[in-house]
Amino acid sequence: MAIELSKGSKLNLSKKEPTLKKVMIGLGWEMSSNNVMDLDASVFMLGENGKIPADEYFVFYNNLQSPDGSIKHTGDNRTGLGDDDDEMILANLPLINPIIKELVIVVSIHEAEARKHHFGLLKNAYIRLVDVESSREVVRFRLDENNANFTEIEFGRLKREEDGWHFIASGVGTSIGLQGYVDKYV
Ligand SMILES: [Ca+2]
Ligand SMILES: [Ca+2]
Repeated sequence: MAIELSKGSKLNLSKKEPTLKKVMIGLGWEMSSNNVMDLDASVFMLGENGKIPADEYFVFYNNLQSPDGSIKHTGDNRTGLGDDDDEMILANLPLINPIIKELVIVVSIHEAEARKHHFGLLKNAYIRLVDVESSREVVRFRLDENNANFTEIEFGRLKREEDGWHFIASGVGTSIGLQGYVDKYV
């Protein structure tokens, strides 16, 4: 059973998940009306200094793979139509370049400001992290009216520790656009 995070809750799963190797980040959504909304899942791969070492270590809809081949985005979904995960990012953690110390996982709404979109317009929307080897859902975060003021969520971070990669859930909402994250990490 996955742990569900509510707004603002923090959960350190590192003691429970010390051996993550392959993980899938799944993003699924439906609109509560006939409009379409374009959600995007992205990963920032940060070095020791908290910045990406090169532009290609920002994996998103326009850069589907990291230079080390460890992170693969399966492609942009612009509507969310259909069940299950609409957008996916696969991470093979042992392949990650040793200079990378942390992954920041973000979900954002494309052109949210221009389209007046926010998470409150969604239904059955979530971002989740699955341990691929056990097929177990480690954590799921719901994107709903509780996040209505926000247009992005920092879902969580994978941190490199001496004994492997640990997932730390964040669930922090922002309204700075995906560009705001780029400005922070580039
Ligand atoms: Ca998308
Ligand atoms: Ca969907």
